[in-house]
Amino acid sequence: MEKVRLSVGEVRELAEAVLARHGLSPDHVKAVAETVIAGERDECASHGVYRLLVCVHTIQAGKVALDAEPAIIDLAPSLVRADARGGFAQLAFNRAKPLLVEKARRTGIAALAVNNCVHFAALWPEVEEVTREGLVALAFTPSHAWVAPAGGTRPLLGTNPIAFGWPRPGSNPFVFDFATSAVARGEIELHRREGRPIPEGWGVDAEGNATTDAEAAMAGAMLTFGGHKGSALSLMVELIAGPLIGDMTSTESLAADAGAKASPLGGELILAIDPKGFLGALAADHLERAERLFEAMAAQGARLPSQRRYEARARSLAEGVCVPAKLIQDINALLD
Ligand code: NDP
Ligand code: PYC
Repeated sequence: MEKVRLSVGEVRELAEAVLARHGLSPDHVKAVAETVIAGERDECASHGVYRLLVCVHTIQAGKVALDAEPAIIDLAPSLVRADARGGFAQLAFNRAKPLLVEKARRTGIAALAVNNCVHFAALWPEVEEVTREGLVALAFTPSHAWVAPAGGTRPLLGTNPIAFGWPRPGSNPFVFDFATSAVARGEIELHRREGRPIPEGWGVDAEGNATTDAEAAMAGAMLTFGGHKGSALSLMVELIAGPLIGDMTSTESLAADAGAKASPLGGELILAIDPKGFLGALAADHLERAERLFEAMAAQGARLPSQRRYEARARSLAEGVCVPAKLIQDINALLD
């Protein structure tokens, strides 16, 4: 496949130009572009510049408020709500993060509900930001009902990612972030675009038969990772980032989409925990003990989630990113 090399600065220029050209307000342009740039820079192709196509489709379908000003509501000593008012989730998170961090430091634990947002993105940028404040972080969001529960064959659950971050003294935080489906839907979409078969176990066709055809799996149902375990975690995400915060399930999001094939609508739950809450002055000692665990993993040759990401980040910042030429062509066409 032919690839084009772009510097991270060129990716920023392209992302901002495309989003502004399609009417997104300047604050949203910055917030959305940063997420897309971070995905491409860290070589997470399913949530990199490919998402510009998804964002523009969502804008053209009339499914996102282009200049929504998020409302930040101080609900309780440990609770913040960010009403995104129909806008993309990133600006609502950015505006609410300082209060989330302040509350976590004051009370030991705090939760942020982002409501009424359009969600097209990976969760790790938000988790990483909170973790860089010295806090432990978790994030969850439902999506559209594309995934069959274990034992079923029809879409009911979303791809429902779970992200976790742990602060590490003197180094990048430990972060993982993955869909509770076998893979993000964006990854299947990239296989479809490039005409590549998908591995077995990612999806079934509309008749419930195993398939390696990306288009057939998208028309049928995706599968959870780890059978009943991924299915239960996915259901948990539906509950705690849906009804618990007064927002949509993946089934409701898909119904609200009404066939537009735009990004999911609904909420996101982000938790922040201050290690000093339980540990006070001993927090540093106990964080140091956690380092022994990371070292023991590395000693076995097992790689830590986020290790690849930080290596990719350093490489991209030094050498630029490599993007399929056809994808860049399709993104450039959005500037016409
Ligand atoms: P993967 O299956 O690639 O899993 C990604 C995570 O697993 C990363 O933390 C990665 O670390 C880690 N990882 C991967 N391989 C290994 C390995 N061999 N050893 C150790 N760790 C490993 O990603 P998904 O397709 O499940 O999800 C991709 C993205 O899609 C996520 O960022 C998610 O937030 C996003 N998404 C968003 C949705 C939404 O509704 N907004 C819905 C579904 C997904 P590393 O980064 O270092 O490789
Ligand atoms: O890749 O499954 C996905 C996804 C859904 C919303 C954003 N990404």
